[in-house]
Amino acid sequence: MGNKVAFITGITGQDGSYLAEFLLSRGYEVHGIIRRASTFNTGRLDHLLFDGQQEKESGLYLHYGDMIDSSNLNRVLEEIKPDEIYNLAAQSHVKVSFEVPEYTAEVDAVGTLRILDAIKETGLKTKFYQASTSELFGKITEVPQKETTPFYPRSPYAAAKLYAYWIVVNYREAYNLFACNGILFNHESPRRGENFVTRKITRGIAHILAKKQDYLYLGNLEAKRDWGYAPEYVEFMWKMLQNCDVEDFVIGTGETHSVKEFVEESFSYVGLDWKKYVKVNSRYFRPTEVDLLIADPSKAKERLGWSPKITFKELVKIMVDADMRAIGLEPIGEGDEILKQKFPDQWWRID
Ligand code: NAP
Ligand code: F7E
Repeated sequence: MGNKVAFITGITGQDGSYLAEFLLSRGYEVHGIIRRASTFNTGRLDHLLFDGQQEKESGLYLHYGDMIDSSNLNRVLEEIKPDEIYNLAAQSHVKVSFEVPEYTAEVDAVGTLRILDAIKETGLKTKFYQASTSELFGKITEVPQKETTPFYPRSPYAAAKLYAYWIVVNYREAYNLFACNGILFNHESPRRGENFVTRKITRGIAHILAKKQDYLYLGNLEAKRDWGYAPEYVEFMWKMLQNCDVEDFVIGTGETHSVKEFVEESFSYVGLDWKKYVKVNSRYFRPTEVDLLIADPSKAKERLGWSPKITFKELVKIMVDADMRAIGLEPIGEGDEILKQKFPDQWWRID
């Protein structure tokens, strides 16, 4: 039997790039779609594609495509006949979704339907992972949140992901597809997009230290999130597709912290008093906020043996170190040490 073939939408994003590395390390042939852009958008994958000036023979293949164009999705699926599909592509920013609600629905909701329907119509024998989200719980009705907690979306993003969640369940039940939802709580890393709050904070600190920025402007400091480390979460996506049963899982750390706590922890790591640098600006507030998220990941622990290694305080150190290095400063170094100790064989975890 040849190598397994995986297809990743959203391969250029935080999770897509870690997942591509993980699957390549397990011998997969990995395909992904990228959008045509006026500037290169493969920065998170370049180390896999190029060795200095030379193209690498890495087992990674990129195709132009878009979630709003079913013709390319059908063509790529027909051509590569993947064993596993990971649907990670999304307009993933909650605040931005209030500004582009229709586009968010096209990509995040209808885009998911487009792939599922291509699988159904072609009769492709494949397994399908859907990037569902803790944002589905929104205005929470239960603490902590688990697989059976009712959904109450609070943004166009969450509403689009709610459709995607249910269309996965429906195609599974109606057409017997191996299709499942990973309901993942927030997960972060040095590859996190720069306009999500954790990365905005750690990058802001590096810029303040390098005297490139005087202040950090943030929105609601009281919101609480369950923040984990992204590489550990993408491994779980793969585990879900190796599971004998087709079922949905919640993934998170089971701890919650406010944005203010993230700020305090990261500024104190570099010896700065956050109150001198952080200013609140109303432009970063959302019309409807999700106040508190905290996962109950016991099903994932019991059934698939999943438990996260990286704690909240460690995540902060890993991200601050990486952003200091990215701007040319000597990192404090505790974050790098944590990664070396906890993942000694996995070079790719250090960005
Ligand atoms: P991300 O960094 O924002 O990456 C999103 C990916 O989707 C990028 O590759 C982006 O391409 C691609 N994309 C956006 N619009 C597209 C379109 N119209 N057609 C094709 N590709 C498109 O997101 P992430 O943090 O890695 O998250 C991965 C997935 O998990 C997303 O579906 C997100 O909603 C979901 N999720 C994330 C979290 C989290 O905490 N990170 C938690 C739960 C669920 P470009 O690079 O060209 O923009
Ligand atoms: O906001 C508050 C903001 O944008 C977290 C996505 O990956 O995780 C992510 O969605 C909290 C919110 O992530 C700023 O109001 C304060 O309460 O980092 P975020 P998110 O909205 O939780 C879920 C699970 C996903 O599925 C999404 O795809 O932080 N906040 N000040 C701020 N947020 C931002 N972005 N910028 C600020 O200045």
